[in-house]
Amino acid sequence: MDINPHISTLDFKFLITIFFIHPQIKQLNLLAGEHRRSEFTKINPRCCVPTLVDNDGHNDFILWESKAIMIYLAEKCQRFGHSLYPKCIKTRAVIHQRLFHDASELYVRILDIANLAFSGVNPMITVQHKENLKKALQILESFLEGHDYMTGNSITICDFAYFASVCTLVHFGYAISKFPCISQWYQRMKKYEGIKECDEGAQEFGEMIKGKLGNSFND
Ligand SMILES: N[C@@H](CCC(=O)N[C@@H](CS)C(=O)NCC(=O)O)C(=O)O
Repeated sequence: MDINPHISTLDFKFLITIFFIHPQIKQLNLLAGEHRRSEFTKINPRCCVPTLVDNDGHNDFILWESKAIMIYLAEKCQRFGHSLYPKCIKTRAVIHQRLFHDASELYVRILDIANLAFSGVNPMITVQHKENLKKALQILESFLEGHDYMTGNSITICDFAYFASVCTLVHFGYAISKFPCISQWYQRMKKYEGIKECDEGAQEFGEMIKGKLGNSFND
């Protein structure tokens, strides 16, 4: 199994640890454009990481889109039985809903900040950026009201996906203390395997982003 992770595709780092996978990892230097080389575009025309290449001894099974990879690995590597991705179709529907919310809203808002940071000299976080993030985080806060985890009182793959996003934001300098349920959940998540690796990746990326921005979330 080959995995090409990137610093901000941190949910992957969890999966490697949680599922006891020992993949051959090929790091790509995105800043140097390594993901646009022909050997990579042949396996992933979208040229993005993470990309999974799972060889069953005969054929390569190639999968990209981090949430799709999470689901595939949760099905394939059932270290905890089905607890992280329960079989119940309603529970799965809720998990999918939250994974899609992360992918289409929260992650996009975070990407806006990352793209902003690379967009020029001292680019500024605007009121609109803050408002967009607040709206996405308010949804997470509502998921956690009266619950320990994002889909209820048991941890699922959703929590790992959301942790990667929230952890990235925290290292961008965003104060999640404004959201009491998210803050408590964030601390609760810290006891799980893989958090250290995720946190280190997010910290490294966060330092790079903060160094490029002309202001902070607190200004
Ligand atoms: N929706 C995709 C997004 C993947 C993505 O954008 N990855 C970034 C790094 S975190 C990347 O590969 N960027 C290079 C590019 O888009 O050219 C996923 O969740 O896997």
